[in-house]
Amino acid sequence: MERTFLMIKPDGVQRGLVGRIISRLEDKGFTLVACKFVQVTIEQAEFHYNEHVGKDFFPNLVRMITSGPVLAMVWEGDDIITLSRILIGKTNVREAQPGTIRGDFAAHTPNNLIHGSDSVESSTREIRNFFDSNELVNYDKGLKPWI
Ligand code: RTP
Ligand code: MG
Repeated sequence: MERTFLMIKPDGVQRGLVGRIISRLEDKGFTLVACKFVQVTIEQAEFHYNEHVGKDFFPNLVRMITSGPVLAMVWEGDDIITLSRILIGKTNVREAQPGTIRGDFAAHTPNNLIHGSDSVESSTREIRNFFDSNELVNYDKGLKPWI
């Protein structure tokens, strides 16, 4: 079982899409193991997006992610890092397919509503940036392995 850091960005919160985005992740069968509303600090934003430091869009990215509250979440599931990014859709809204979160709800790049970790290494770093280990819960949904 794998864990990933998913974050509804300020545009998703402002547009009132929190419930619908969470529903899609629940519908897929993923398990929510941590969730909180956060005003991201500049230091936290720079750490979160450290692979983009120095790129021309970095200052805008930090400004955007700190512009209002985000919903920081940890989700669990088999192969969830890859599967959740498929559900989220492409970064550029021109390429985001209908049926994905970005394809259905985002109309302006780079306001693409939700972040998803892109590797095990980044999920570990990103989860640590937002949560203490005692904030992550372990629970059994009682599902059989074939469900
Ligand atoms: P995220 O990290 O937020 O899940 O998005 P991603 O993996 O799909 O895309 P990534 O390449 O990691 O870029 C992070 C976020 O930066 C903004 N961006 N702006 N050229 C640009 O103006 C540009 N490129 C990327 C987007 O908000 C993107 O989600
Ligand atoms: Mg990324």
